[in-house]
Amino acid sequence: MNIEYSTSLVGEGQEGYLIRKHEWESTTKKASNRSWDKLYIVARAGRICFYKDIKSFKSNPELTFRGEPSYELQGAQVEIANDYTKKKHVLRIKLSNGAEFLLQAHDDNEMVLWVNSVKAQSETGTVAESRSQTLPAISQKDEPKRRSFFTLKKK
Ligand code: I3P
Repeated sequence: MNIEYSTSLVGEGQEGYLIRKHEWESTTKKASNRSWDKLYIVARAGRICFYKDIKSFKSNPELTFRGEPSYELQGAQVEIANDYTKKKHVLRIKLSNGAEFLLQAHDDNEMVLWVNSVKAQSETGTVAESRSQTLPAISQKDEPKRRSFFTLKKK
């Protein structure tokens, strides 16, 4: 089964194509580029990354869309964007740094998969991380390793 080109659960995360609109860069600054872009999105290990397509991601996970950083999901709010009525199947992610994205899925089912996956990651970080909380000192040790998966600098 070719799962690469559809939305799929990969490990504890979620990846696939969604159509994205960047609404806010921070709580006070509207995003300058506000158009809808079909992007390959990878949400895993407590972070979310946006790519032009799956090829960019597979060839080099640092090749993000417009060189964007990977974004921390811990503390993010995710919800079905019922108040956004121009498009169907849209979810909203508000990151803890104030950035906000609208993401349009193909259907409600896919939308709910993304909401649940992002919500799980926003609440607990990675599964490994939440497990490590029972083992003091390990979470700190794991941190550089986890970051290095997406070797991008944080903004
Ligand atoms: C944006 C584009 C978006 C639109 C956005 C525009 O223009 O038309 O679709 O958002 O409106 O700025 P451009 O492609 O030239 O960047 P909606 O689809 O939500 O209307 P906005 O700036 O009012 O958010």
